[in-house]
Amino acid sequence: MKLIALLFSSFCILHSSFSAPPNIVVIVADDLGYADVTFHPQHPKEIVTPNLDSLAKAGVICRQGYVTGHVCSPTRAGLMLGRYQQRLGFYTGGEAGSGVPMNEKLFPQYLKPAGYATGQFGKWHLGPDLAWSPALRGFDEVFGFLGRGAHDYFKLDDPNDPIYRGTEVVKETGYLTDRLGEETAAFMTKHKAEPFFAYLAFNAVHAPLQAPEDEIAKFNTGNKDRDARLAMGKRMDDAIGRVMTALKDGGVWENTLLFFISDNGGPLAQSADNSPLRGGKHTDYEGGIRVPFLICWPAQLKPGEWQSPVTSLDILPTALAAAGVKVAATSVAGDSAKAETTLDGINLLPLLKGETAPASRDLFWCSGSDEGWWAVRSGDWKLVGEKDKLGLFDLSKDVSEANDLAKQMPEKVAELTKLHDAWLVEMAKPVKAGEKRYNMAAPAEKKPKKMTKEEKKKARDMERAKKRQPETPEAPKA
Ligand SMILES: [Ca+2]
Repeated sequence: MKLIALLFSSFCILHSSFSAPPNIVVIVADDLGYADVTFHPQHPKEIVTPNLDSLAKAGVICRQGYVTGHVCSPTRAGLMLGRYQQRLGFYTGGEAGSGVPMNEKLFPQYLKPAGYATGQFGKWHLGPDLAWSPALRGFDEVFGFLGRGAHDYFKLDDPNDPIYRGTEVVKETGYLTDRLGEETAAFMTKHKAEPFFAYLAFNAVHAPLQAPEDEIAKFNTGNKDRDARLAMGKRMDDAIGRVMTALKDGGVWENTLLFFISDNGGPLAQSADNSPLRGGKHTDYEGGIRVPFLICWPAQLKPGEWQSPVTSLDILPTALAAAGVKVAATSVAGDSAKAETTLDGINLLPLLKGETAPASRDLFWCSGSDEGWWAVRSGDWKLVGEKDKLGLFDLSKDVSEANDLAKQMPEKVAELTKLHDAWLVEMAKPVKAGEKRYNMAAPAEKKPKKMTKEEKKKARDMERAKKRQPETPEAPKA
């Protein structure tokens, strides 16, 4: 009898822990190459990511996982908003990085009313200074940096590029990637008895390429940049291992829904590897927008691989469905008032559980007329524009976008362009300058000229002066 009672009570504990709202964890790597993880079958032999590998084995590997842009800040805006960042006029890194309006509802603000403890760790890049701090937008606990897209990995006490705890500047020591892992793990341990949302937004493996010397010495590819990048990736993998250990030691691993993505593709100029994809960061070819993408929820999702397209916009609706938070989950074409309160992604859980079959999806990218990149994927077809260049690809046969079918299939080009046009109608004008999309048909003298480095700097300086804010520290462009 005692045994039956014991069995029954342990069943109840299991049952209640599984039906309790899960913890939500979103881990974002920065500029990580599509092939620079060992769960990618074509990874280069020098890659070492054992913790990401064990996460991949416990979860679902999304082989066609996308982000909503080809640089840091726009995709992070899309992720936090759960909506195409272009709805707010964010097409370039400078636009989203200059501040997401304070009246916009962000990811943690959906979860807090449902009783979640919320923490943000690392890079924010959605506003240059304290006025836009994540601590003012739904995150109870914050440890990280504001400013632009990059931070020195060793200099953690620089008053010109501070590390914040909440809204207070703190002087830190150590290696930044290690510190982010430690702080996230501590947050999880502290809140293990309640549901929590942790947003761990690494700046690794973004420039500057810095890692402890002994870590770099473990690699010997003959390319110093590559060695540093690999060492940074290894350290990020260690930090993810620390987080996984905290979840397991806290007894909450099973009921934690964890997402892992990179914020954009790997930069080829810094020897990232996006094989077999074409291009990298700063392009709308697959190498710029298709990223390593994992979803893990041991209590609910069977491990495996998922071959249909998913996007970082799906993360918020999926998390909210898991947490039992209700919101409308589709955008409303042409109705901007409704679009403001709805999400653009879909809840992936019924798909991943095999309860519904995947439907054909349309996904969109656009970085405004000045940059000139735009793309649309519909089913297996993808149209990519770069100023006056257009390419049409069948991704089911040509994942490397090597065989341009635009000239052979003008009707398909017209069909996809029309789809992109219709999407663009719903989006806002760029907040800074230019038109929503580059106009191939415009006469040459009306087309935006590419700004020189000096002109870009002048424009940035003028913008800063306008804001009458203290100057934000100079950091590599992201
Ligand atoms: Ca990035």
